[in-house]
Amino acid sequence: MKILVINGPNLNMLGVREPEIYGSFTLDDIEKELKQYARELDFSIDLEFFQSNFEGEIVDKIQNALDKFDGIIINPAAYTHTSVAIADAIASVNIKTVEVHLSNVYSREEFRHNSYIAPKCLGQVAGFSKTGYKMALLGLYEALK
Ligand code: CA2
Repeated sequence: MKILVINGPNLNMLGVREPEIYGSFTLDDIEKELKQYARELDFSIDLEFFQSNFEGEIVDKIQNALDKFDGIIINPAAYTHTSVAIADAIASVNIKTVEVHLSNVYSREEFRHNSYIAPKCLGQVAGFSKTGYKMALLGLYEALK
């Protein structure tokens, strides 16, 4: 089972800036923890990680996932609230996708309450910090196996 994990703009700054909002762990810590969790769930889970600050690169990555990946976990970061292009890309490939947010976007500013991505997804996890990625993987795994 091949799962693509996409992280959007500025998430490469995790652990470097604003630890009071997003925590002091890095994107690398999330990747290591998720790989370990995947092994505990099922040895046949194969994870690939991708981070980009560019909307078009994320669209390209989703399009190229067609026929290569069984599922996608995505934290679209700020593009959650702006990107019709990423939402359309997810809908076009028809790969089961779960949206993740580190923070509880619904307890933050109003503009973070809308997601263009969530309606194209199997589900959404928000507010559980880096554990949210494991929750997303479990949900996706149960839906795909
Ligand atoms: O809570 C989340 O995971 C978000 O996707 C994070 C985005 C934000 O725009 C979304 O509304 C919710 C922001 C990611 C920025 O990450 C940084 C990490 C460290 C320092 C600065 C930014």
